[in-house]
Amino acid sequence: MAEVTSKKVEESNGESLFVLDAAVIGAGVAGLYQLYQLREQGLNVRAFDTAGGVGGTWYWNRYPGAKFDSASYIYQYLFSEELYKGWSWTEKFPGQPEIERWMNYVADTLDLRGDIQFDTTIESAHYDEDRGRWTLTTVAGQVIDTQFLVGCCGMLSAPMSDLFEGQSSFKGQIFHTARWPRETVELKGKRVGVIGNGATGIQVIQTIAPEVGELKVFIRTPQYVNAMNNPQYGPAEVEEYKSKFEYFQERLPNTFAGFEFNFDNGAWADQTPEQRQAVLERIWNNGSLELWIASFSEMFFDEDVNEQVSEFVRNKMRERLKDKELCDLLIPTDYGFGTHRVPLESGYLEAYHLPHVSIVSVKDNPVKRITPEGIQLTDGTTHQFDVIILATGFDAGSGALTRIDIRGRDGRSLKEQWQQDITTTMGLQICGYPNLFTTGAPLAPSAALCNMTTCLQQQTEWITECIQHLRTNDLQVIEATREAEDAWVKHHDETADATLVTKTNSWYMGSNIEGKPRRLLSYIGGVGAYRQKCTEVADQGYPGFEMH
Ligand code: NA7
Repeated sequence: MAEVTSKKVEESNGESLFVLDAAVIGAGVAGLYQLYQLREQGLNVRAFDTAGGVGGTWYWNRYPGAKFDSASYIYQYLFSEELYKGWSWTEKFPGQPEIERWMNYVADTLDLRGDIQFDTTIESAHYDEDRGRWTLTTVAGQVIDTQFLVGCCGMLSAPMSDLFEGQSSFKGQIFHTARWPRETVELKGKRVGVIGNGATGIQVIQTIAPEVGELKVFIRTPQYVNAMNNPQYGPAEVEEYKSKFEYFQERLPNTFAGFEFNFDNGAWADQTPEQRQAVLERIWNNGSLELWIASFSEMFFDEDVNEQVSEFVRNKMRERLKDKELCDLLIPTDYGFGTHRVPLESGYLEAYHLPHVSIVSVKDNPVKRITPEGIQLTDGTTHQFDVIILATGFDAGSGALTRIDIRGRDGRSLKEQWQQDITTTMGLQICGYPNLFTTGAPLAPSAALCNMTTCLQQQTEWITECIQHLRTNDLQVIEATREAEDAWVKHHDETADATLVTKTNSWYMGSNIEGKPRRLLSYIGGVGAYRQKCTEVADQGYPGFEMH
C-alpha cells in the first residue's frame, strides 16, 4: 500500500507548507462527506472553503425565502442511520436557516471542523507531472502540496453577480441572492427591483412582496411553476419518515433523478385522456417536483405529450391569475414544461395581484445598465429603487472550477479548454488533469438533474473507492484517457439530443452565459443508470483510466 503522508506541515523555503494526501475544495454537501470518507480511509486530508462556515450552497444562499425544493427527508446523507435519525426536520421543505443548522450538525457529528480551513479561497491548482502532485495556492498566499485534488466546489456556486455596467454606481443597496449578507437587510417599505425569476427569484419575490413598499420584477422569460405543498412535521411525521430509512437507502440511488418517486405511472400512450388527466391531477396535488421528474417520461421526448402536459400546467396557472395581461406576462408559451428547471412556489403568482407589485418585461427591451438611481432599460427608461436584487443565477456546472486557475499536464488551462468545449469523463475526471476528481461537474446527473445529496454521495463514494484502489495497488496517479472521455461525451450527447431539453435555452444548456459552449450540463440518462455505469467501471478495474 502506498505510504500515507503523516506530516501536515513542512517547511519550504522558510514558509510553512501543507503536505497532504488529498485536498478537498469545498465544505458543502459533497465536501463534508468527501473529507469524512478520505479521513476514514487514513488519508491526510483537509478541506478548504471560501466561506466562514460549512454548508456550501446553504451557507451562501441566505436570501429571503431560500428553501429546499427537494423534500427534507431525502435531502440527506444515507450512509449512516445514526446521522440520518439524529436530525428531525420541522417541515417537508424547510428554509435555509434550518438547512444550515443541519449542515453544522453533520459537521459536528462527524467531527469534521478541525480538518476544514474556512475563509480560504483556492486561487490556483497546478499539476506537476514529474512529482505526480498538485500545488495549490490560496488568495492569501498559502501553498498546499497534495497528491489528490477533489473539487467539491458546487455546481451552482459561481454567481453571476457582476452582470451590468454601472453596478458600483448604484446609490442604494444591491445584492446577488447567493451573496446575501448575514445581517438583516431592511426591505420594509422600500422600493425594490428584482432581476430574474428563476427558482431563486421566485422564492425571493413571493417572500418579500407583502413587506416592501414597491416591487418591480424584471422578467425576460416566464416560468412554468408548480405549487408547493409544504406540510409541517411533528413527532409522528418525523417518526414516519425515519422509519423509511432503509427504503430510501435502497430506492433513491436507483430512480431517474435520485428522488423517491420515479416514472411509475404507466405509458402515456396506453392511457385515455381522462386517465392521464387523473394522474396529472393527483401528482399536481402532491405539490412537489414529481410532476416534472416522475410523471410521464414521454414529456421529455415527445413534443405532443410535452405540449399536453405544458397546457395542463398553463391551465393551473391561468386558474390562479386574475387578468389576461398577467397571464400573458407570466405563462410560458414558447418552450415546453420541464425542459429546464421547474421551480416550486408558494403564492408566487398571487404576489402579482398586490397593488404595489408589477412586472417589467425585459424580453424586447433588455436591461441596459445600473445607474446611481436604479435600473435603466435599452429604450432609456429608468426605474428608481432603494434596493436591487440580482436573482440572475450562476455560471453553472463549470464556473466553480474555471474561476480557479487549474492547470493540468503540460500547463494546460482548464478555463481555456472549457471555453472551447466542456467535457469530462463521467463528470468524475478530466483527461489531461491527473489525480483531479470532480463532483457536481458537467456531464453527470449531479450537474443539475438530481436530488443533490443522492448524486453527491454516489460520486464521492466512487472517488473514495478509486483512491483506495490506487493505494491498495501501490499506484500513484490516475487519469481518464482521451478515448474514454470522447466515448462518454458521445454517449452523453446522444442521450441529451434525444430529449427536448436541448431545445430550450437555460443554464442547463449554458445559454445563460454569452459565449459558453452549448451542451447539456447534466447527464440525462438517469441517476440509476449513471450509478450503474460508474460501478461497472470500478468493478472492472477502471477501464478507460490510465494508472501508474
Ligand atoms: P436561474 O434559473 O439561472 O435564473 C436566473 C434568472 O435571471 C432568469 O430568470 C434569467 O432570465 C434572469 N436573468 C439573468 N440575466 C439576466 C439579464 N441580463 N436580464 C434579465 N434577466 C436576466 O438562476 P436561479 O438562481 O434562479 O436558479 C438556479 C438554480 O438554483 C435553480 O435552477 C435551482 O436548481 C437552484 P432568463 O431565463 O435567462 O431569460
